[in-house]
Amino acid sequence: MFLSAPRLSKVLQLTLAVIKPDAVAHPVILEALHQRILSNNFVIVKCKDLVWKRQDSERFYAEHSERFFYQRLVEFMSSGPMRAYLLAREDAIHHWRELMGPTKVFRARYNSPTTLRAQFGLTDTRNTTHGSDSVESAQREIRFFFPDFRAEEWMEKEEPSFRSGQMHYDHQKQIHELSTQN
Ligand code: DAT
Ligand code: MG
Repeated sequence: MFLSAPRLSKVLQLTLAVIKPDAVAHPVILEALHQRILSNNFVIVKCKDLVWKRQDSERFYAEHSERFFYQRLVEFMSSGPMRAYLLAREDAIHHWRELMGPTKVFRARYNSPTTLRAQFGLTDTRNTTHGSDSVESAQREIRFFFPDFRAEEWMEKEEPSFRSGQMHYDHQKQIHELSTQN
């Protein structure tokens, strides 16, 4: 006889989240954003601080190269340190974009005042966060920031343990790790 129903949960999805230079410039805001990631039940698989060269910026945002804001965007994204997160959660792509809010800060403040961009965004360019918008872009963007990460291997070997909660948050490294069983 089953004493408790088996836990039904959906497979974890991976997404790429970036804290942009406007927010990383302010340690208190960066910490607040980190806490919001944790309190919204994302698993932090990887976390990396980095600075982009202008060419990285141009390559990452190539799809926007014809838009009027492109020069401003690539300049801003290579203007100072940023932080990249590899996050996992059920429907991570959708949930992270929900938490970020609309691209345009004033729209975010008006329509979605509890979102990250509403609360911390400065302008339509300096809008605090980035998030992948589809499974395909998540794959591309994870490769862009974490070229050594093997997503298929992680899904096969680590995802089931993270999903069942066999993990802990390492305060020093600021990521989640699998708990080893002794
Ligand atoms: P998102 O970042 O919400 O996926 P996007 O992919 O359309 O939005 O645009 C990428 C980035 O380009 C966005 O985060 C900030 C900048 N951007 C977009 N639209 C803009 C605008 N109208 N004015 C200034 N910057 C803009
Ligand atoms: Mg986008």
